[in-house]
Amino acid sequence: MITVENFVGGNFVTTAETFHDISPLDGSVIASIPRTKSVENAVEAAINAQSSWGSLSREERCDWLDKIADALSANKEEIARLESLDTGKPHDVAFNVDADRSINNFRFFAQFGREMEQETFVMDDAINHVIRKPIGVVGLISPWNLPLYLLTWKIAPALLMGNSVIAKPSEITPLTAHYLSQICKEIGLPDGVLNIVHGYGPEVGQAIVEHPSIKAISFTGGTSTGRIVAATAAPMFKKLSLELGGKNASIILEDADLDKAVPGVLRASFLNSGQICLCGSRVLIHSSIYEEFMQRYLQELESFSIGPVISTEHRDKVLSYIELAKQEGGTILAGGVVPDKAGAWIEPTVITGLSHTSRTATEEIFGPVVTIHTFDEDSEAIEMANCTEYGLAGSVWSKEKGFEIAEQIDSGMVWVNTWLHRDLRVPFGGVKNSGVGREGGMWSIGFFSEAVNICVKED
Ligand code: TXE
Repeated sequence: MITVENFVGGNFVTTAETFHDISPLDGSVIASIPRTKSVENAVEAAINAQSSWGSLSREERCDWLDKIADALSANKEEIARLESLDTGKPHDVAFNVDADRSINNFRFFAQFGREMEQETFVMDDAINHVIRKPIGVVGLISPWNLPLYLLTWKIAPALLMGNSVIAKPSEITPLTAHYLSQICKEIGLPDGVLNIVHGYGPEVGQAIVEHPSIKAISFTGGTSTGRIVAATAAPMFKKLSLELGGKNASIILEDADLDKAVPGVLRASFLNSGQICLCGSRVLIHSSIYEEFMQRYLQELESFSIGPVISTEHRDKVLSYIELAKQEGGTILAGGVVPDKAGAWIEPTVITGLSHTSRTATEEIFGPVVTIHTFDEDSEAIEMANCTEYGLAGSVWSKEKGFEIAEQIDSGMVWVNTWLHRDLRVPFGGVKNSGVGREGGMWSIGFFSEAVNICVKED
């Protein structure tokens, strides 16, 4: 069994009370986790480290990001092994999606930091110099679906901009964050620059959000938790970035190339067992191509393998939505059952016959479940896509009208004839109940720094 420890001030420490990390694959105990309740020691370590870290040149900090990327890259297989063990996701997904992107997050921000130029705004008689100062100590809180991928997406730019970090991974998936702390210790990252604490969200997570010395919070997780985080942080005037839930639509127009749309929409439906906030959990199909699309989609689904969901508790939540779908008049076209084996398994499930305003079709399920809807006019598809309280992402499949339709979708991101095709320079985030703010490229730089304008008058 792995013993997960907190990484505070460069030391590995634990707490008197611990709890278990359970495998979604077979319900076995795979690790013990510290039940941390106070972050005082971590905050002290972060404060002590921040001034010297922030005094390094940006190039020196970029070098550190590359050192972390190099060390992670040299241990990519172990990252994938631990991520797959902790989440149950297939090894190839853990290797090619989670581990790969975790390395790239550090590599990307190292390069981005070197290429950044100072912004100036010239007036007739003065020059405005915009400089970017560290915020200080920042708090990073991340979820269980893409554990290291989403945590490093925050750690890399936070460190780049000279902040020291207190990070809290999900208590359901602590292993790769713990491994990252071991890697950072090995390469000699200065003590206290990165602190990783483990424990329950309402305890140590809440302690981070409410600590007065932690000046910014970047949070990824559920919308309901995001509300709690915002309610705590806002009155303290902390900078806040919220990446929350989604209920995204994959829209297939009548001129779509089905050779691309079928595999693309299937991947958007079920990658990571539907446990990605960007997944397309609603499939909107033009009525003229419904029969052909569905025949091909269900056929390819038969060979699309997925892992279990993150826990039996979450599996039961997903199952409750399948029962709700039946009550709301839905028909289960595929899946809907729990395979006869240990662990939090559930078959990929396809549901038709529901109103697009039903609870099943508008509430986030966050599992391998999609609802299928048809439309005759493009305007109907746009109305259906925009009818939920979420607004994170979506995809449009069309030879001629993709951009035109995408512009009318109320979300932060839309892919046209592709999905999850990521350029880390672009803004990432949602509208409505999918969150507040954007991260990625200059948006991360902006969030993790304080912009200061110095206006110099010329004689
Ligand atoms: O998120 P949670 P989880 C959605 C999806 C999923 C739901 C719950 O609907 O079912 O969120 O997933 C910490 N103060 N998404 O459990 O519970 C918690 O310990 C401070 C979408 O991952 O919100 C964990 O580290 N922190 C999302 C983190 O918040 C608190 C991806 C997220 O936990 C806290 C994952 C508190 N009071 C889930 N309570 C996306 N947009 O990518 C909990 N936490």
